[in-house]
Amino acid sequence: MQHIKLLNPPEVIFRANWRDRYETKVSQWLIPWDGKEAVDIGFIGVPLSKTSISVSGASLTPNAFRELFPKITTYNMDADIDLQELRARDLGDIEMHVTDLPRCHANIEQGLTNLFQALPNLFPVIAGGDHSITYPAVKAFKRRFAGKVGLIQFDSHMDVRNLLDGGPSNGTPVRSLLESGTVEGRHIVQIGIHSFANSKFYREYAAAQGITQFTARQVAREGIDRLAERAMQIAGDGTEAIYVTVDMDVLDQAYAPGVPAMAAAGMTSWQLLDALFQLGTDSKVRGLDIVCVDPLQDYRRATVRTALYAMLTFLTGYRKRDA
Ligand SMILES: [Mn+2]
Repeated sequence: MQHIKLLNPPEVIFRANWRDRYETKVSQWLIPWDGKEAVDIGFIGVPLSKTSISVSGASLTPNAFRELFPKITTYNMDADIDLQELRARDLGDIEMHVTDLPRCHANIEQGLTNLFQALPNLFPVIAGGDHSITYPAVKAFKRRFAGKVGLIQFDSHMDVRNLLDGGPSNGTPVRSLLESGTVEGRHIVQIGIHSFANSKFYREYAAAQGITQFTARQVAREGIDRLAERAMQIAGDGTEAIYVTVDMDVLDQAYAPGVPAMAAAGMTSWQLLDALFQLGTDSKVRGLDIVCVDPLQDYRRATVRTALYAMLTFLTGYRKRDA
């Protein structure tokens, strides 16, 4: 039995006390890893949200996902794919420090690095946490590949804030990835970026860095299928792998009431799910995170549930790449 340093077992496990013999719930498939069995897809919690600019309980999201596991089935009807066919396990949570936030970020990078060394072919599905976790996560991700990596980000915000006005937060992960040379601007695509949620200064900064941006309005007018296709081309051009990061505040406030930084007239749930299905089918996509959901501000787990659907829809696309 392997123990991965800085990775703790799942904090909670939710099981159903009743089962229909002809139906499988996520809780019967995405079970805790025993440290021995072969696993292709790993669910990893990163419970950090003290680094969020606005008040956020996103550290509770990994467990909020787990709480929904017994409520959701593994069958995607539109694709006629049952996710049970995938070898996926709940690997647990990255260990956090209570007060030392840079150390939390260091733990994420080191914990994921340890995990990728132990399981070299693992596909990570990371549940944040706030968006600050994406910087250390992508740093660990990049070490797995000899060449460059691309980034596709769903977000209302660019997350390229300067680091002088507040340090590494959920407003800075893309800035840090650029400045550290982890990802080049020309390999970054941001989808769902929104008016009245960003400034002209940062729009020009992002353009100067070579970042491609599709606004939420562009998604509504031009359609997500074509833009997702272009995103894969841009992020995949000259790179060995693509990391996908989903900030749930990319959705319209009507669809995502439980995000700290709400946006009006954002993307619809279907636009996000269709894009993630498509990205899931691309064998160049090798990692995923979903961030910035606050279960404390959520209504009846609506946003957590949509985030879980986003993850499962991505994995449906992933299943297709093997088929
Ligand atoms: Mn973000």
